[in-house]
Amino acid sequence: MVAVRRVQLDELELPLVEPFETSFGVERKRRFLVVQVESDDGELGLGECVAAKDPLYSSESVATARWMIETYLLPLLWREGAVHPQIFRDRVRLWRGHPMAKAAVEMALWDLWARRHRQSLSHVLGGRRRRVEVGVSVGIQPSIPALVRRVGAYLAEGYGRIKIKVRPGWDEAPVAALRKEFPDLRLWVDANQAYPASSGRSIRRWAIKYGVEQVEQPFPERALAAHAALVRRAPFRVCLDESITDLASFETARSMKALTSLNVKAGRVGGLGTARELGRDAAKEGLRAWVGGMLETGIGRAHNVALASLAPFTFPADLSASDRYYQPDLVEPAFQLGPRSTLSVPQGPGIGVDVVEPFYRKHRRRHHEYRRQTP
Ligand code: OSB
Ligand code: MG
Repeated sequence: MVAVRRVQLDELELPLVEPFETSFGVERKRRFLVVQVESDDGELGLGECVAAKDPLYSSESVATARWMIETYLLPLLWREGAVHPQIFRDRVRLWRGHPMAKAAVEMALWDLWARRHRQSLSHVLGGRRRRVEVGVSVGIQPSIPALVRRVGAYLAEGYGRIKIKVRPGWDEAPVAALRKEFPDLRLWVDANQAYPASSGRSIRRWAIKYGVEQVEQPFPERALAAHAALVRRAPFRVCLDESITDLASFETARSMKALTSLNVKAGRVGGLGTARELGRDAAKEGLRAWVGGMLETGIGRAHNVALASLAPFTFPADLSASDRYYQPDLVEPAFQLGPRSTLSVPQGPGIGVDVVEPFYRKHRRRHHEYRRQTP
């Protein structure tokens, strides 16, 4: 293991190919941090931070992630010298919260580790699959006809599973319209906590009536009892996303039977190490595990695809082709949808994709370099 001698922290802003609306609001462009770590022997590792400009999905933001990285995580790297991503994960547990900031650095260290061993990230994490099954997450649309058109276009591109964002007032009608237009559609919904705990009955009614396979995070993050009540009476899967932020919150939710499916995002849980363990634990308990997304560029997407190549992740991931998010993507080669709604798992060293420098620089808004002080 070699030490990190230099870290680059860049802030980028990239327009999405189309606005993405959820129960939190509309995103037209994404502002995010990229962490690049460089070892003493000149190898690079890349990590993308999924914290957004505003603390809507969780309490973290670009500003808090930058602060956490600069104030605690970089000094830790300088202190530790050579640090394996698993050791890094153990060390940063001391500080509460800030999983997205921790994950961005941890994921860069995983990429660096894999590149230095000339192996793919998928391989070093223990992944076996060469292709991962994926679906597409569709934001709230301006109208029902617009939604039907959008979903129809994704189906025509080859996506085999559609997840739509829902919220009170945008649920039964869109779901009914999709079922009418596409009788065989594999349909999931994600509410991002938008419903009060009292709305279980109505969710159950339309979800059953229109054949929704999975309902993701209908209730607030802390409302585990409400999720458990839904699980008891639901023939569909009840998936948790925001509620699960580490191994302990998963263990609590599992023991309460508050979920039957788990959306695993490395950023939300502090990194790939914990994400991998959550996948294993969920599968062991007979739950479905699958890899979620946070509108990442190809950098974060490559990490997510590597994670999804692990055996426990048996439900289709929220990882779509590059052109569903950004055109062009920040990396080469871009991710393309393959046969039977899959993305192929890069087999090159590390995350297996490289930044397109001119495009990266064009969208860079801030740039900082930090170096280890050699005594
Ligand atoms: O809840 O899964 C979510 C995007 C941003 C924040 C939260 C979520 C999402 C998505 C997009 O659903 C999934 C993707 O990256 O394709
Ligand atoms: Mg979600």
